[in-house]
Amino acid sequence: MTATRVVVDPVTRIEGHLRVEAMLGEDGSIREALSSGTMWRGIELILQGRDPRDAWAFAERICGVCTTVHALASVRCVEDALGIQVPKNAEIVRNIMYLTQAVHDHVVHFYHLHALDWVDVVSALSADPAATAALNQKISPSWGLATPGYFKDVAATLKKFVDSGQLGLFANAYWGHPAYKLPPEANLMAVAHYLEALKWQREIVKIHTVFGGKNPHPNYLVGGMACAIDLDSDNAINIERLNLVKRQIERAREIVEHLYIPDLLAIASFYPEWTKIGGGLGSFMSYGDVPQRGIDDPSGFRFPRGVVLDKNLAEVLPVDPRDPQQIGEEIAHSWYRYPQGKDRLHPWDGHTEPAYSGPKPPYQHLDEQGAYSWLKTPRWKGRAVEVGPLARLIVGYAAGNAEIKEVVDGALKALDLPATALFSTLGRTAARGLETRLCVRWLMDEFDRLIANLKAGDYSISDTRLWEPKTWPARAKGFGFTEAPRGSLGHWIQIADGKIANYQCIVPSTWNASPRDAAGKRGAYEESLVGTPVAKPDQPVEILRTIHSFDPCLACASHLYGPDGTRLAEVVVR
Ligand code: NFE
Repeated sequence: MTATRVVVDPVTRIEGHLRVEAMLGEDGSIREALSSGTMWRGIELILQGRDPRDAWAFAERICGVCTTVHALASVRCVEDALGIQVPKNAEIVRNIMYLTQAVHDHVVHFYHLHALDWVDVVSALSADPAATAALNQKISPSWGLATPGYFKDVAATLKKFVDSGQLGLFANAYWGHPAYKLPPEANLMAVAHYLEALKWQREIVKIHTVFGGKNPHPNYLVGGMACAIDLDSDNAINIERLNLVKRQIERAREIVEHLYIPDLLAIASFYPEWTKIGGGLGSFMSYGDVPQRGIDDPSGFRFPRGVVLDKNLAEVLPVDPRDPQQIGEEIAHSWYRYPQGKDRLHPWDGHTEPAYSGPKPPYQHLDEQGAYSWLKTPRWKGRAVEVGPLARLIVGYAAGNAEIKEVVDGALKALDLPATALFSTLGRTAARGLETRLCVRWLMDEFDRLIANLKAGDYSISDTRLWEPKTWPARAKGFGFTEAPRGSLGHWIQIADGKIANYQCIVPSTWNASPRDAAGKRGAYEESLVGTPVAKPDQPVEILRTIHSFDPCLACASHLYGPDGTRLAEVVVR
């Protein structure tokens, strides 16, 4: 028996519905943990029988946070099935869309979803504005807003907000908890930058509106992109629009280099103990992304593809997501049923049939011995692996990627930490920031590539030679992927007679938030919580720190569909 069982439900400042239960031992640290997805949804059911060329528009609505990655994985899986190669401009524009989303998502996660686990908003009220300005100038001399007057104004705004008694989005946090270590000035600085990042995030999405018409959920096209580019035309994306994109990339670089990274390193320096907590599985996977020579050539990806097992940075193992021996989903602890005799299915043959066997809500506890989640349990060669920014950097680091090594080694040096510090909650949070540096750099590279290609006279943006279903084989299957902000995302499609016969997604948060597998091996969230000391069980900020370090999205993670097209749920929209 464990001494105390702590339940966090719902976990807030995430996307979707997640419940965490942690069993504390006599010493107050977590001995056992379970992660439960408490929602289900049915986009894949909606996709059954539809035109594969439309799939991206539906799949993209899986999530409003990773607003573009499901469209990207979707068009790639249809193109893979039909043997379509997209033109170079389309590859570049997709890379720009992808990198824009990564930068946007990571900055928002750091300031608006994760920072309040480390920053005490109420403590900021006692900060000295002049000392705060001095601190900011010290950590980021190039950031123009670091003046005593600016911080005085921010402090006054914050005071008015707190005095009103309506903390709004700052309500119900664990302010004053002894685990908060920042001095008041660092707290005020972080609150000010929270507000700056909030203002900026509505600017960066303009890049999506230029190439994709809107955000969230910009437009894609099987065979390329649905945007005409002509430097000199009034009726296409011209040099004026491209200059707007360039300005947004430059501004994003300022935000990342002069706001996000200095804040990240400053906050991290107050929490060195978190480089030893929350490491979790120690095994990582990345499908890779940001192609430079086409999607079929992973050797040209700027995020490399591979698996690293058991923290062994000396070896990167190859990944083939088409191989049923490699990727499979289990349901031993999920509320689903598989056909007789099946306990693991490759997503091309995925089967999702709900079979809720949990307690009747409201309930006190779930039972980790039985089924306890609406998420399935994906595994690579039967192994639990973590996906996401840390996985991408670990795989890239182990693969000897020079750019990845440069940003990782630079941060470890700045914080005076060994490489083993990466395997931790703070390592995961830092990895997200470090890859954002790369993404914003690559964003400008892709922009320059686009301009160079256009100037060379190549305006082609789509290849529609295989657009008509009559040009397709009677049956085809394809795999599409991306490295979404939260990690490896795969879409698998089967096409029969011009329609979608089967469609399955395994999303990053399913890999990380999955329940135990048939062998009883924990998922990444669960494993990373074990061993964490919890100072006050009624205010478990430590659980939030580690769970938020993964940036959960349970809206993406849980899906339900009927393989034979049976109606599993009906939604009436009035
Ligand atoms: Ni809804 Fe998503 C990302 C995808 S799930 S946020 O990133 O794919 O983890």
